[in-house]
This record gives sequence, structure tokens and C-alpha cells, in this order.
Amino acid sequence: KPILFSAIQPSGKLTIGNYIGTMRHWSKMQDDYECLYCVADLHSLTVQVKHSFLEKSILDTISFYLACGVDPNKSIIFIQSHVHQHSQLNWILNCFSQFSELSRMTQFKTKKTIIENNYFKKINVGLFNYPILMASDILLYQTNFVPVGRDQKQHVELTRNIANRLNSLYGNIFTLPTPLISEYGSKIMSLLEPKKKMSKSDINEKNVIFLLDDISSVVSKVKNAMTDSEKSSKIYFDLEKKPGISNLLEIFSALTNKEIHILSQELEGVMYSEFKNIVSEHLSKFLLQLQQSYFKYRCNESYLKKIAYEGALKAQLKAEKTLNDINSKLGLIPFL
Ligand code: AQP
Repeated sequence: KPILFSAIQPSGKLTIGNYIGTMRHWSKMQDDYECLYCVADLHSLTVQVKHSFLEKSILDTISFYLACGVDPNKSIIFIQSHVHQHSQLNWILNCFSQFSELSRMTQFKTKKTIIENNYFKKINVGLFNYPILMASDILLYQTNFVPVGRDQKQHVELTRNIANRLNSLYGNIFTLPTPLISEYGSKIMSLLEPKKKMSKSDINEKNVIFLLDDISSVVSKVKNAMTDSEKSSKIYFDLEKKPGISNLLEIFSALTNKEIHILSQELEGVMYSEFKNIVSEHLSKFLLQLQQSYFKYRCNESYLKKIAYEGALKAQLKAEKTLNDINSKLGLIPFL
């Protein structure tokens, strides 16, 4: 079976963007792919997180993986820091990556600006290095496919470049990964600023639908979502002219599994306010179900830790194989 790797960093409360961009695809993939679903805790150290928060957030994230239908008997669920090979390969890949190519990463540039301007803090080297750790995550498992949101496409391209570089130096060590990015829903935007990506770290919570939001705040956030002042108030997809409405259409389409053009036809004559009511009804119904399942898993911490432990054992075996291979190609002596 082809290998599929996907991860989320437990750097904050998960959002509907995280769900629509990646997690909603995961359970469907389990029968046709060998799936590894990772909680990227080391990545989340690149931004300041409270330690008590991080511990809780890691378990929250595993609970959401399960609530989204990931079956630990079919897929490997694990915590990144439990598989030390990620950090080891990270160092090796650092030595084959260029400062200039990392400096071009748009996510780094955006996050650097946000941290410096909003928090007046200095950024750490880990944030700069983030894409190389991500490349290690992916390459360690000889991954064929990586379901990601559009914001991560550039990082997967960088991963391919690094893999190509090592393959041409040392023979075929790494499989070249292909990003899986849906046409719609791969970049859910902020509700009040629909030209900006919805992010868990947004300082304005009104921009974000969190997976654990209560229904009254979902209704109020959608109601206040930015639209436009086009006179006809027609509902159709146009990212330039109607970014807010297009964003709500993408969310609606992901939740109903209906294509955007079909929805636009169905919504002919519907006012913006009515459309928002319909979207928040669907969102509320979906979130209530997801949250119910989430809480069922979340209250059983020993089960969550057991899954993570067993997942890490399986992941370590695969990771060790790749690491041994690259170590020997580099001339490092194996530890006997
Ligand atoms: N708004 C989004 N729309 C679609 N996909 C999204 N993803 C994130 N936001 C959206 C996808 O979710 C996966 C996990 O992301 P991550 O948490 O590892 O990192 P991120 O992309 O930096 O996500 P956030 O929410 O923006 O987190 P913060 O605020 O901590 O930086 C990825 O596949 C991502 O594309």
C-alpha cells in the first residue's frame, strides 16, 4: 500500500480550518493507504506554549484524531517526540539544506512578522528550521502522499528538493512525497479578515471557529463574518470579489460534501443573513457530533497514552530503517 503521512502541531485549539484542510480526509484514507498520523509536538515548541497547556493539547489532539474516525488498528497514531529519529534526521537534513531556501518560506516570513509586530518578541531558530523538521517527518517513513492545507504546499516542495538532493548524492534513499491538496477547503480563511488564513494562533478569536466552540459562539461568529456590499447580494464563489462569501461556501461545501457550483445554484435568491443561518446550522450540527465523540475519548487518558505508546513503537521500527540507511550512506558507523 502507498504510505501516507499527516500531522498537526498541538500549538493551540484545533480549528475548522485544520479539520477541513486535512483531518476530514483521514478516515477515508485508512483502507487504501498505510497511514501515519502524527501529533507534531516538537513543532509546537517553535512558538511559545505553556508546558501545562502543551501536555493537555497533545492529548486533546489525539482525541480529535480518534473522533474524526482514525482507527488505531488500521493507522499509526503517534507523538513526534516519542520517535527520536525525527530529530536525528532533522540534523542530517539541516546539513543538506540551504539558508537561502529556508529564508524564502512564506510561512516563516508571515509568522516572523506576526511575532515581532504583535508580541514584540524575538523569533527562535526552531521557527526558521520548522520546514526541515517537517521534511524529516515525511521522509523518515518513505511517504508517498501528504494530505495538507495549501499553506503547507511550499514545505512539501522543499521536502522534495531536499530528498532529490540526497538521492542524487547517495542513490535512492528517499521516496519523493506528493502533497494531496483539495481544490476547495484547503485554505479556510479568517471570518472577519477573509483574505487571511484561519489560524489557531490568531489573537482575535472571532476570526476562528474552534472545534470545541460552543454552539452559541459558532452562531455569533458566523453571523458576524465579513461579507461584502455587492448590491445584488448574490451567493457565488469569487475569491477576489467575494472572499467572505466564498469562504463560507467552502466551509459549507466541506460539511455537506456538495460541490460549490451545485450549492450556488441551490442558494439562488437566498439572502446573506439566511445563508449564514444555514451555514451555522450545519456547522453546529457537525460540531456537536464531533464534540460528543471527542469527549468520549478525551476522558480516558490512559487509553490515549496507550495508543500513542503503541503507535510510537510501530513508527520507530519504520523510522529506524530509513535512519540506518542514510547513516551508512553518510559513512556514520552503526552502534552495535
Ligand atoms: N485555515 C486552514 N485551512 C485549511 N487547512 C489548514 N491547516 C491549518 N490551517 C488551515 C492545515 O492543518 C494542518 C495542520 O496544521 P498545523 O497545525 O500543523 O500548522 P499550521 O498550518 O500553522 O496551522 P495553524 O492553524 O495556522 O496553526 P498556527 O496558528 O499554530 O500556526 C496542515 O496541513 C495545515 O495546512
